Amino acid sequence: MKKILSAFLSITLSLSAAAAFPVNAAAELMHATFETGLDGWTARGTGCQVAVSSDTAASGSQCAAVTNRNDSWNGIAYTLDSATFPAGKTISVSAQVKQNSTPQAVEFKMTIEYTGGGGGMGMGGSSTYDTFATCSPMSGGWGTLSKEGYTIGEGASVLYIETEDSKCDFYVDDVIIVEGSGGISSGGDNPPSGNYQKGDVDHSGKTNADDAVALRDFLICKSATVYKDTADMDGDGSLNAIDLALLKALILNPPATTTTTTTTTETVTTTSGGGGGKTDAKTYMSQVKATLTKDVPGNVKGSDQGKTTHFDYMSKKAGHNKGAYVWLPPGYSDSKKYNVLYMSHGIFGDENSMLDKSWAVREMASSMIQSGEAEPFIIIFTQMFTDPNTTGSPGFGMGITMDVMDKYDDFVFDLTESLMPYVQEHWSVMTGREHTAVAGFSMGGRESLYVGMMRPDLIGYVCASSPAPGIVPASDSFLSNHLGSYNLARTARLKESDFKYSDSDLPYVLLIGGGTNDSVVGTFPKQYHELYDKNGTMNLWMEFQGADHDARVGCPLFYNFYRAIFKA
Ligand code: FER
Repeated sequence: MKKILSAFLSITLSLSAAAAFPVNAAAELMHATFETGLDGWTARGTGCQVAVSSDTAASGSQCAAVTNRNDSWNGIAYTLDSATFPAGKTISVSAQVKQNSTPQAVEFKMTIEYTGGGGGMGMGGSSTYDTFATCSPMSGGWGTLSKEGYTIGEGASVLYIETEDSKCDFYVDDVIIVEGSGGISSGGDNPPSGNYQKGDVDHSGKTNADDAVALRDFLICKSATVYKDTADMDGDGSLNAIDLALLKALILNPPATTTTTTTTTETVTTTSGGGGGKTDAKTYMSQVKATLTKDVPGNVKGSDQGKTTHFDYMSKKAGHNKGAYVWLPPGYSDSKKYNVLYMSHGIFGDENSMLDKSWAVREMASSMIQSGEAEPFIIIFTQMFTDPNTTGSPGFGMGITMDVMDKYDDFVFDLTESLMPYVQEHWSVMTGREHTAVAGFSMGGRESLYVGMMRPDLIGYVCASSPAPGIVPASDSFLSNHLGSYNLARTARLKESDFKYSDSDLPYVLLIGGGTNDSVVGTFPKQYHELYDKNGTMNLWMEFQGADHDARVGCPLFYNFYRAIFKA
């Protein structure tokens, strides 16, 4: 349980960028959000620069960017005035830090400089430095520097955020100092009369996404109506990130009727959504929407403890063997039954492409399944190209021709006629749309959208990262440069008006992501999202500022997908 909670904690901290402890707004001594300026923070070190940045944000839309660091002690500094921060006062401090300029995890430190030795500040006296918080987020993820109950000593002059060894550029957001050792937050100790359920944070009579938003806002010190009696999910007397995590888990999995079914291999317990029936796809998808986050906690991208094995299966459609990988989660056992995720590659890639660590497909699955944040699943890394004349990936030599597109779209037959049956025969898996997900990058995203719409009876969760064009008529420089008289009407599989789901076929999650700087598929991902919207098909869209055609979209997108799949 502790493990699960700590996983939740780090997730919600980066999600909401809340302080690492409950915050009582009245006792706040400093709160830098960098939304309107540097909030009193300055650069430390000759040449080092600090500026407000909208590259990323732990909350809101801006943070502080620290660049041009010539030494590891160069960083960002805040002067502690002795009236607000006198010796003997106890404070709690929290800050969000992140770097993506080096691929390694970097150790961050929070340090107070004490100026003393008789010289006093600016008079040549010697300084001592007390480092009281460290953290080492993985590249690209936010980490939390925090200390509850630090007693200020004599001569405290400056608070610094710096790194242990690295001189990398980094980002800082949501620096909060409060008085005391982590006070109790109070969002309304005197609730109005009436019986409200745990989780009904705003006493609206319902527990839903609004409650998660209210609690999140409260935790990041935005104004929100929050009642402690229903928001204190773990009943420990304080409101913090753990309560938010528990609330989100409750919203995603409402308590309900529990049915036990005996199968030949084991007893399987299935819990269905509140109200006695299954949560319908629209309700579920709107709950998932409230949990979407752009920040992947560094710790979920750690090491992969699962097992990856290559296999060949007979593809009826291709008429010969095709290759794929199976990834089994840590602790995989034939006595349990697993959900299945089919993960597909970009154009001219193959079953190896999505194994690349940059996507963290296996790494995130491994740690999230182990922490309990994701339902257990196996992953099949597909090779989509289904061609009687070629056994492997088509390679660039073949170009983007109609013929090549046909062979990609034939994956729908290969998947359902050959690959799914092979997987069901060889591993202990559950079948049906509740237990089957498809995801992929670019061409793999396009095929995931396409097979999802073709086989809603088999697939209940769909995720497309930077999906390539061509399901509906489309034209881009690739197509016109390489194809000349490319016949869009023939190659496009669907008319625009058919690019939709009926309500009864809607997947539980239909998630599309794209980067604003995608140099390969441009705005096609967004166009798919808008076309679903236009045709009345609920879908979730995540746009990543500045991201190109790569894992900067896929990694956070898959993280969100993993949190939501197989739970409706
Ligand atoms: C296209 C541009 C890109 C296209 C496909 C792609 C079908 C695929 C890119 C990838 O998979 O990375 O016009 O047409």
